[in-house]
Amino acid sequence: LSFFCAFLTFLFAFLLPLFFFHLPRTDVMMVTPWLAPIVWNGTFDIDILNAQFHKRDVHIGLTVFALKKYTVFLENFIETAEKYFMVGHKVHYYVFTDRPQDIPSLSLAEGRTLDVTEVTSYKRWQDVTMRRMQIISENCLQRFIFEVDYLVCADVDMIFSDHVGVEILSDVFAAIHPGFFQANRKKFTNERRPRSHGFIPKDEGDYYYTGCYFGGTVEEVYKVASFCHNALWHDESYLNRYFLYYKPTKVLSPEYVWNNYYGSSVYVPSKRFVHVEKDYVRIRSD
Ligand code: 2GW
Ligand code: MN
Repeated sequence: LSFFCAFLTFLFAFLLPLFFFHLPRTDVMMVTPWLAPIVWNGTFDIDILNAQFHKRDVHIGLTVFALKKYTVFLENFIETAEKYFMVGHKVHYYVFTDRPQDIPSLSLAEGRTLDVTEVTSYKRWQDVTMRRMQIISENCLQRFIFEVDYLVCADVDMIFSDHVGVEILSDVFAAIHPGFFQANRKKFTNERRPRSHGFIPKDEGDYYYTGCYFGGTVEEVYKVASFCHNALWHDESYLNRYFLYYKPTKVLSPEYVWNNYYGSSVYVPSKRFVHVEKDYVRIRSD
């Protein structure tokens, strides 16, 4: 019975107002304490946003790294991005790989291009994941700044499974890690050793942001990436440290980086960008 009552409350308090009266959501935080929007389903009108971004003829870059065995993820990543990512806008995929011969040729919609850049790989996984930051920051100055307005930087072991559009764009944005959006900050897996450059004290930290998805204007992404590439160990810790002091101007809800490992959540009805299940040992072995 209590379950049933909870369900009715949920229906009348949250879902029905949303559908029938277009009222703002009241079940989740929609704005951060520093007044950055938190992007949830049902909080934006995509037609208004699309019109605004089309007027500015915005070009969006999507950077993705597929090194060693991770090249297997690329086809699904791009194919689902064609269906759901920034549809109708100018999109420039930047693929970085050590195995250019393994990159399949994919047909893209009009206004969308894909560049493959060869990079060297590393033995240590921390070097593989963190060198992404170095490569992104170098390319900001050499290329991105001349070719795109915004950059979105993502893991490759992901698929798009629902709309991801210009509502995510802002000067600098980060996404809340799906495993921590209801967690107390004491539970965040931040770097706790004071001598580390990634150090965050137990009583600080706004959200726990994921390392697999962030972005913003080329200028802002350059700042994030150059801060993080000095990391010794874990890129995600540095990203969280950076965003503690240089707050994101938009925060994406976990709809934008879901992981089915965390099950399903009533707060996340649309899972827009989802981690693919992988055999960790096999995919990460040389
Ligand atoms: C190799 C050995 C161990 C771990 C990763 C890799 C590896 C990563 C690789 O052989 N080839 C490769 O292209 N990558 C790239 O790094 C690829 O783009 C991948 O999506 C990304 C992050 O690695 P991944 O997806 O295995 O890490 P997750 O899913 O556990 O992601 C979180 O933790 C990472 C650790 O640094 C990052 O912070 C990542 O951004 C997080 O989402
Ligand atoms: Mn990943």
